[in-house]
Amino acid sequence: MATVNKNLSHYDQATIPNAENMRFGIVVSEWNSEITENLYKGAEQALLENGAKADNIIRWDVPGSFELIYGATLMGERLPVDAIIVLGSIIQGETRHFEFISQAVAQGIKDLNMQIDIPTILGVLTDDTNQQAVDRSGGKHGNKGIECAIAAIKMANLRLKFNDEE
Ligand code: DLZ
Repeated sequence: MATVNKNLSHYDQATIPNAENMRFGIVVSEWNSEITENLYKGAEQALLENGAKADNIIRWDVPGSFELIYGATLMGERLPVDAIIVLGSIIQGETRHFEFISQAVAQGIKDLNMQIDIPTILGVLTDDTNQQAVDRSGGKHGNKGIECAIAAIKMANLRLKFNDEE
């Protein structure tokens, strides 16, 4: 597995742009909420630690990971945010729903990145077991929410830099 040796919480703060003037939207799936709440805590904490203001972090909740696509699209169209993070946890069940939802969300967020001028970061865990999801949402492999927050800051910085130059 690609991330097995990588701790998702580790980053070099010296290399991260200051997020003081950036606005972030976070869309959170309620499905497997014990996992997604920890992803949210990780993301929020990392944004704050890198200078973001609490008032500039806007959270919307949606029922499941599939609805992250519409939630992020609506947010991107309606709110003046510099980056969006979607957070979800899809865990393998006994049906093929896992594959359908995982692929749909990845495809939907990829499409969104091509449609609107706001970078959208994919923070959806896709795991075979609940323990794997725990391990990657603040457990032994770190927190995917932190990794996504750092990606969001970097992408917001890229967007703002480009817009400033225009
Ligand atoms: C239906 C469903 C299933 C079986 N599993 C998950 C899951 O593991 N993680 C998740 O975020 N959502 C799941 N869902 C719900 C779908 O994402 C969606 O909310 C429903 O299909 C309604 O559109």
